[in-house]
Amino acid sequence: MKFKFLIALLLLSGYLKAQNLNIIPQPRLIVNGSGQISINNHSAIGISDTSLTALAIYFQKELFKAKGLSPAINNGDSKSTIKLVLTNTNQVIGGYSLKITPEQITISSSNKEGVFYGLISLLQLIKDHPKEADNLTLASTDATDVRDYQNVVLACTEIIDAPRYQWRGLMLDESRHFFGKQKVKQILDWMAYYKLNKFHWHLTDVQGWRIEIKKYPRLASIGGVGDYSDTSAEAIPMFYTQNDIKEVVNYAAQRFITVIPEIDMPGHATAANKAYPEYSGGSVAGYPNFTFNPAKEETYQYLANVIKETTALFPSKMMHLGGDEVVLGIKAWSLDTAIARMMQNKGFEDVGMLERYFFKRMTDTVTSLGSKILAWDEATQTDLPAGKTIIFWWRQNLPGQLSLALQKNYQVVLCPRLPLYLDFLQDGSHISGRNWKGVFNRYTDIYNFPDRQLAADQLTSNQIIGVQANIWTEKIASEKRLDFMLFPRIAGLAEAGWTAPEVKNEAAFTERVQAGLKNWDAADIYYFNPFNPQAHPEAIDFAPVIRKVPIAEKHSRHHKAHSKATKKGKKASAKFHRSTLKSKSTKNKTHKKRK
Ligand code: TNX
Repeated sequence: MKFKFLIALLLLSGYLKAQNLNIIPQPRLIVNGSGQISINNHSAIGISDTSLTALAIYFQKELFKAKGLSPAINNGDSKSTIKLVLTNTNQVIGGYSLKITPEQITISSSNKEGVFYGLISLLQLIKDHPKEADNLTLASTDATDVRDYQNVVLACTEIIDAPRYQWRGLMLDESRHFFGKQKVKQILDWMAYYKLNKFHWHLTDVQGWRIEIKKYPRLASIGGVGDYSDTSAEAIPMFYTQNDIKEVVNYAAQRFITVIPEIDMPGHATAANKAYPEYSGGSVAGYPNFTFNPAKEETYQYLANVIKETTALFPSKMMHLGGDEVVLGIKAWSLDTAIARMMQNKGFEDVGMLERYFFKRMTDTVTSLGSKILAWDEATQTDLPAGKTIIFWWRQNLPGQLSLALQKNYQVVLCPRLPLYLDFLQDGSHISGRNWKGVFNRYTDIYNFPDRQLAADQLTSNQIIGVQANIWTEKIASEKRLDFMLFPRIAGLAEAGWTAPEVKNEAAFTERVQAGLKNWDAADIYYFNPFNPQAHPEAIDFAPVIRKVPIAEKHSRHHKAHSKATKKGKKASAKFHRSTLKSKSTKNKTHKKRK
């Protein structure tokens, strides 16, 4: 409210001019100044507090990478060109101010997150600075050393900024395809660049178990074998050792990103069950060993041990237990006599009650370790402790799930398939990826989320703690395609999570995205270019599955679809053939059923 009033006042007084600072996400308030300041190798970074040293070093490295400048860090020097100040005010986490005057650049916040994001905004301004204007010519200075005429000139301005949501998340599925530490670190770098702060790591699913558990080594060594493209038993296991996990968690923490592990249960458990079949809940057609066995006491002990080891690796004190789509394999439970006996003993009328019993027990383990329970929106049906539960609303076709979660006083992260699933198509000209009745997830759809999609009372609910995009990787096997599906949508996500609705303006946003393409080019990112789609043709790892064929034509479908797909998906043909040959029926069936 206060903020709206301030904007109105500034508009009235003619003080607020149209701004074109290329910062993503768009800050709350930008006020033009006059004059300019120059950053060069004689500049220094002064910090008000030694706890800011790591942030100054981070900035120093990034500035060196971007412009070859390396200002010194001066503890306590208030006259430095760039001054970082930790204040005693009571600012929202991540909020900051960045003031550029002819004398000094000052970034201040009451919290380190805020100082970090102020530095990120400054870095974005510096990177936006045109190369031609960077260097003074030797003639225009009396410099004799090349380092003396490297220079970045910034226009004076004042930015007052704060995030809309505290949860600005990205989920990566590394079960279906494994990308490894280097790629994950690169994603974390870009997340930091766009002020995203939660990395949800989907580490277990049908196609692979990707985290080392010392008590149960076969989870990784056997469960980690293969992926969506390659189900052969000869493949080498792909997983993160506990040391790898710690390294990634630290790397993220330096960027103010919290990492949350997901161990999916009781469904999506196939890879775990491959390693320890004694805990499998049985099979049904299309979903072999999809669930854990709820009738064995040992299953609960086993999973509690897995949760304990996992929890110890992640300081976030948040454990995502999945809980999604159990329905796909739950029929196996009704076919098992031991499970039937247990249900009778406990007076459970249907397998759904048993599912909730299972989930409640495992979430009790999570809370007993002092962690919060995170789960997909199916878990809303289970009675979980309000205040310790965060629900991830993913099924936009079931708005009742969101209402119920709010009614039960759970916190909610919004990640509806439309528009936040990044395995979905992002442009009408693309052929590989999911879509929902012809609706695409464009970067601008993500940008406009959630204001057009949610009811007014939901938008203002403080139980909604933020937004998250999910990259499911059934059809993403290569880094190139991963980039293509993530960029430019990551920019839309940044603004959905950060930018105040009052300052949103789609046309201005797309201009800022366009201005930022040069940064992705410089980093060799294979992004989708909405301004020139031909610049980077669609990156396809799998030829598309052709759907929606009338029953009568089904017979001839396979042949046609195959030849069409092969023609269109030349680049991906090797992988396509491999996966088609190996898993003909199950994969395609899985995909169709989910629709
Ligand atoms: C649904 S979202 C799933 C995932 C799939 C995704 C594909 C969710 C909780 N479950 O297992 O990968 O759809 O879009």
